[in-house]
Amino acid sequence: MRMSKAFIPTLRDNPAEADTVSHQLLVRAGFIRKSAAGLYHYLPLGMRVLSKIENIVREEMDAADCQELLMPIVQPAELWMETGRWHVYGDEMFRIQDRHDRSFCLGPTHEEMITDLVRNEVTSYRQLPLRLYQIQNKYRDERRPRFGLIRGREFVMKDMYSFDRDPAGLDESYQAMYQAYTNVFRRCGLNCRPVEADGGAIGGSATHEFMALADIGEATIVYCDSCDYAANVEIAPCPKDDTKIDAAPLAMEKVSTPNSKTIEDVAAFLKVDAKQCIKTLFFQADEELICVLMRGDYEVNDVKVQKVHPCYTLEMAEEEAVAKAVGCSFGSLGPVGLKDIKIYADYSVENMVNLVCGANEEAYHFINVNPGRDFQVEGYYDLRTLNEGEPCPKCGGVTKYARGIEVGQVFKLGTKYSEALNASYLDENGKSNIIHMGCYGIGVSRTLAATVEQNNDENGIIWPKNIAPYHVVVVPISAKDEEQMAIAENIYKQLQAQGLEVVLDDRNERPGVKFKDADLIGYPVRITVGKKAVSDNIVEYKLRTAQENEELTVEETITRAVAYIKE
Ligand code: 9G3
Repeated sequence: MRMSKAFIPTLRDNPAEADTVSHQLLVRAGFIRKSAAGLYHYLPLGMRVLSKIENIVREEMDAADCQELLMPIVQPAELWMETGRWHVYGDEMFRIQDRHDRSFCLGPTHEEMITDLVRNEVTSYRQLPLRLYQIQNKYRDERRPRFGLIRGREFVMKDMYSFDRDPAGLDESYQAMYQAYTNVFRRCGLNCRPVEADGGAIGGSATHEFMALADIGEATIVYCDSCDYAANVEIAPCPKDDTKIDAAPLAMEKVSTPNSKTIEDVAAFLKVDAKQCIKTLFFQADEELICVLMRGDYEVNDVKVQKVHPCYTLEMAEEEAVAKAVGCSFGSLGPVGLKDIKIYADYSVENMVNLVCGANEEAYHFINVNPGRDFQVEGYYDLRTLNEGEPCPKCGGVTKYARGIEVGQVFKLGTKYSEALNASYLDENGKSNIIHMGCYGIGVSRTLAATVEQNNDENGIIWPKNIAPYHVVVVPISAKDEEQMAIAENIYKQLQAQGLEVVLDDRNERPGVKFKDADLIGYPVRITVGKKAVSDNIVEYKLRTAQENEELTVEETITRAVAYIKE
């Protein structure tokens, strides 16, 4: 590729809308351009990287006995109604009507579609196990698209679906994918680790998320520095604090607490520790208002609440909804005297004695409140978020937090979709059995961005060799100098002859501009051809990952570049 002909619109400055380093660099280096919120063009360099990641995914899927197919992006609403999910996803689903006014959606995922295909085609145990995948655009109308390709409204996903006779078969598929994902991310040069995760609304039991470690990651990972435990903090179990407080329960008393809204205010005003106060939270669980109690110094974990009170949508309740139901605003809420509202309490509340909580009256609190005596709950559960430093749920070691970008996830679906859509097979005895399914996603475009998030410096992107848009850039110092150009052309041609992907920067630009672009775009190898090449057959060889460059003969440079890229 000659730079004089290439469509690689690099920019000097950071684009205003870029909100993370990978987004800035992919735009500045001419890999992507935004069309609208969460919608991007992949320019030629971006397309080359995307294709390389896709091909690594294909190789690993095919090696794990998967077969590639391509399903429609436009999905009939009827299938989503059959599984009961048409009304589950609200604004996040892109819905459209065809000319006959029939309803469709732009595929956010393909469980319904693939299960419909399989229920019509698979009838015998001889056809199982079956692992089918596609690599295709997905559509999800994110409320807040951000971080460029990391959270877009249209993105490239590899989604694989496994169909097995029984749970044992599903385990095999799951393990095969777990290993395949480890291979994919290693080959892409991504520092990624699997963590135990929450099966979420799609049900099923086990699931793991593959997290690319990065500070801008939206997921919080809890991991242990003494064992291999790692989990999304949403599901990390918290230790029960069984220390019995040996204080005698005192008579409950209502006290005036002016200007005390937060736990900190109340604790300070009443001169007690936050641990002695109850945090009373209200959630809107679908149409129902529910109450969750937490010790004042802990944080509630929505995912754990949703497990205890299954519902489609769970959000913090609006203040006016609570005021209407309870009779006072945030800051004086408490469990005592609540009517017709389910109350779930975290374990930390269970053996609290003489605690403080809101009196459900503006600017009043109760002191000496005792669970069981002064209020009842549905039950005590693990509803809080594990704090960094608390004991590891697996070995008791010290836990640490990390941030991650979810680039892959593997789910055991079990029979959730095969039952809903009646996908079954006849076994050796002619008996009909429900198929056991798994689903497995890789965010291909998200992996591209996550790789940049992890591989960059002040000069630009540092592409891992396997997914770099080109392997080598040859930079002649002066495009006007015919002898330099001849040597540069020769190197360009010899490297291509040996199977490398090479860019020749033949532009009539100052060397500084060429070097800045080479570093910004992030080619793994840069070969510079200057006066010394003409006089002494010496050129400069520099790896994007190295600080210094080396002076080598043309022949040595070619040998080194080929060896480096092919190793
Ligand atoms: C929807 C919308 C958004 C969604 C879903 C459905 C996430 C939805 C979960 C999955 C599970 C797996 C196969 C590949 C790997 C992930 N967001 N999920 O089902 F209608 Cl709008 O997609 N699917």
